[in-house]
Amino acid sequence: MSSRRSFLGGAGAIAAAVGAASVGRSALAALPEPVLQTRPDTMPPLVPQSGRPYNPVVTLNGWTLPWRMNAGVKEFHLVAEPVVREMAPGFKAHLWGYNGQSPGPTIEVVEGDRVRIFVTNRLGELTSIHWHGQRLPNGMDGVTGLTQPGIPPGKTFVYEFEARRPGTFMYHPHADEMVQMAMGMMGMWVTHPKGRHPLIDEVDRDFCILLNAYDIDPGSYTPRIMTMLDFNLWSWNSRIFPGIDPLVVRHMDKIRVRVGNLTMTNHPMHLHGHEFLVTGTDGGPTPKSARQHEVTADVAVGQMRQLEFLADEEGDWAFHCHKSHHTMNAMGHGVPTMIGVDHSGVVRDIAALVPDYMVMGERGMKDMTEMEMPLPANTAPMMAGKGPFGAIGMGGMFSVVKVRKDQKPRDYADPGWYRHPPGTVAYEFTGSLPEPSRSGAPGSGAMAPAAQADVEVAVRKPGRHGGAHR
Ligand SMILES: [Cu+2]
Repeated sequence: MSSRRSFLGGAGAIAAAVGAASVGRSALAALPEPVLQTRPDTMPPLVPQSGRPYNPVVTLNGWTLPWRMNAGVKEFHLVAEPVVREMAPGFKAHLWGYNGQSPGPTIEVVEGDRVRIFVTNRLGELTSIHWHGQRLPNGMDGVTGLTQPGIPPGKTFVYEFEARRPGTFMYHPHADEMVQMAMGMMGMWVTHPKGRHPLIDEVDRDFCILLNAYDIDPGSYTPRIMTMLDFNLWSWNSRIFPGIDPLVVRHMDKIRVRVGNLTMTNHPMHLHGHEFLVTGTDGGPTPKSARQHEVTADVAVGQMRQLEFLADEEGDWAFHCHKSHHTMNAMGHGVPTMIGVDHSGVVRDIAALVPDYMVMGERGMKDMTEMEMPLPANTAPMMAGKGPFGAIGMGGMFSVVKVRKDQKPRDYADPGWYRHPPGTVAYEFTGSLPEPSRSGAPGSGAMAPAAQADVEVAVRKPGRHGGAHR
């Protein structure tokens, strides 16, 4: 049985590759029509019309790929191609992705499904797809050179395997992956359990977020692909706040958020107002005895985490990466810290030499949120989220979980900002401020000021030529 299957799979792969090589159109007629999606909006969950039933996920600012049922096999068609992704309103990036988008569409199947994925390469170089985290025959693992030849430009390859274990997975190329992933080629994959699973709870809303990062110079469109650490756009599903849609939920809904990380660094995902359980990792569902309540879960490079909570507190709750630099957009590098520096005396002198000289951040960087600055065309605002109380002062990996009593079941429409009940918002103290009482003993418990003044620190370190530097 299994040998017959793999024989057919291999023959199909060859036939598809040969067909695409000779006649594009007639060979493609045998393939499932590729479905494209170019809008950056969050698409409603794709309710399955065939195969085993399941509760579909919602991919934030993304969508799920429809399939064709062919003699009991779920057939998908992914097209690797250059795409234009609106990362935030007014800011478009020239990326590579799948089926009109970066990231590619989410693929949803059910445990035990036989899956056949046609992958057409419309890039100018070899590609492949690795099905990150799946149990599958070795030859379907998608590592160029190791388990298959790369898919040449213009050709279509076929991957076929059984979705053996339920969980959250990802897909991405294993061909020139430093370039192809820096350009946005990646997607999520969810295998739903068939029937009830002792470790996988039914939830009311199930969100997918793929963490990715880009380095796009202000005013340009294409990521710098050699960057390893200094990314300036930290994104979820290739969107940056305020371009990331809120996670809209109904009060008392059970929520699952699936997070995958295909950036070059870890992201501590932090939720306000609720505790969550990490119910699943790369390896599948976490045993109940090993789960603990958290408000921050680190998602390391290449990892997937499933966070679950009961949305029992109404409000607009921030949900973001806790690395503060990852909630900023398009910062230039090497910006010095200017807090406390009074520029007023020098600005005119510098402006005479550098006509465009501009003072940044002498009260902190938040001034930048309100500054109406002329920016190069196609530049992401550094941090431009506006809330009901003013500038939010964040960008990048940031969104809002909106918990509402009157949100209808399965309605994901943005309800607007939360209306706080009277007396429940932090307020200004308007009484008189007493003089703080200070200790009269100078230096008590600390180094005496007189001793500090005379200390001179000389650092000697061995240089390459044995010389000492101060
Ligand atoms: Cu981060």
